[in-house]
Amino acid sequence: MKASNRFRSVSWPGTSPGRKVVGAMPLLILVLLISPASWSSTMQGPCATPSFAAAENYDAASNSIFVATGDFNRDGNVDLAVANQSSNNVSVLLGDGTGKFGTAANSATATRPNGIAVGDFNKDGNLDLVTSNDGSNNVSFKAGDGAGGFAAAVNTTVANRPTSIVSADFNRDGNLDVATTNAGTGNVSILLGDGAGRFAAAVNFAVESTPMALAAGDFNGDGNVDIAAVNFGPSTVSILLGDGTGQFGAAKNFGSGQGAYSVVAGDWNKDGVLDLATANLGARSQGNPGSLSVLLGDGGGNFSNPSTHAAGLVPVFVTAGDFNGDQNADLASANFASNTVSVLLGDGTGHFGPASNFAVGSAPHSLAVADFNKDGKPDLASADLSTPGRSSVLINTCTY
Ligand SMILES: [Ca+2]
Ligand SMILES: [Ca+2]
Ligand SMILES: [Ca+2]
Ligand SMILES: [Ca+2]
Repeated sequence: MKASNRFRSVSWPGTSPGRKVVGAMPLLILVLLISPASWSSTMQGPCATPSFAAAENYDAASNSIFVATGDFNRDGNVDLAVANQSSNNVSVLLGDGTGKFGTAANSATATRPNGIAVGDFNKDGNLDLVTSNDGSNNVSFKAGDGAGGFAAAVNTTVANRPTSIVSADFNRDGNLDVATTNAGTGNVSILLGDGAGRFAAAVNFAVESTPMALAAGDFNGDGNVDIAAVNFGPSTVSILLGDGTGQFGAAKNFGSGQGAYSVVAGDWNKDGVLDLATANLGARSQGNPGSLSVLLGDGGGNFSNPSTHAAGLVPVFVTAGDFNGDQNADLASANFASNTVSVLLGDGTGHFGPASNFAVGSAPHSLAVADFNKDGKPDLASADLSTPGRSSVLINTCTY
């Protein structure tokens, strides 16, 4: 980075004294000779610190707890779907492709939706939604009409108090399935999809107590989708290895940070093996404001001891994206008690830098990453649990 700064001083003839330019030229030549690839990426960035425009807030309905993205009306612009815990519905906000969103259109779910999986579950080319609902112990399938509208919910029962949902093809039949974590029963429900928007009865697999969120990915490289569930009570991550038929082996558990609450999978150290990060609520009464934990995968379904990173107060959700354009995955957390989003830049070796914090609405509880204004840079949207619920949109302003 020092070399690139000096190069930039050379490239601004109006602001650099002539002597400085001459003195820097040999260094520039050295940089070119040693590392032409890094010089060419320096010309485009990456930016040294993450940068976002001030958040714009959009009203959803009551107690917005989760946000997901997709092009629900098929106009090429990314839209938002927000789950509203107290109004028992989802708000759909259509994007205009410049980073702005329209007025929320609300559509009913079952009771207390808290998570959304987006996918084309009935294979008609239109994105659909499936919500997890902890007040009715079920999931709601809502077929998309391709114009931003969604059909009435069709519900399928899961175990007790589902807290989150993901979609993946667990049995490799080409149809999207869903999985929920169930805090009341300490397990994960797998619901196999039939490709027409229906789901088979839930099959449950034990994890540890109070699982709050899950991520799907192939953690052991056998081509079958596995699950990582994060357990709040014991502050652990449970790994369920899939066999490709919708069945899973016994959970293997790995320690994470205190009050682990959210999990995301990605390859932080670029070794081709999926790693994990968790957001941990901490315990403020014990002086722990919460943290993010990074667990590196070994490719066999096992994970390292966690490394701990500070974020804002009470990080309740973690996601990932390359927010500064250096091709290394970065982390972003929603910080429930400081009303901020933290972005921590990854260095591509599994290490992450200090948090840069960006203000959003009140009590952010979830984040989604997508390119809302079509400039090729990932933006962020939060779901804010305030009343009324809102979504806060952070547009990436890094120059790269
Ligand atoms: Ca759209
Ligand atoms: Ca569909
Ligand atoms: Ca696997
Ligand atoms: Ca990055």
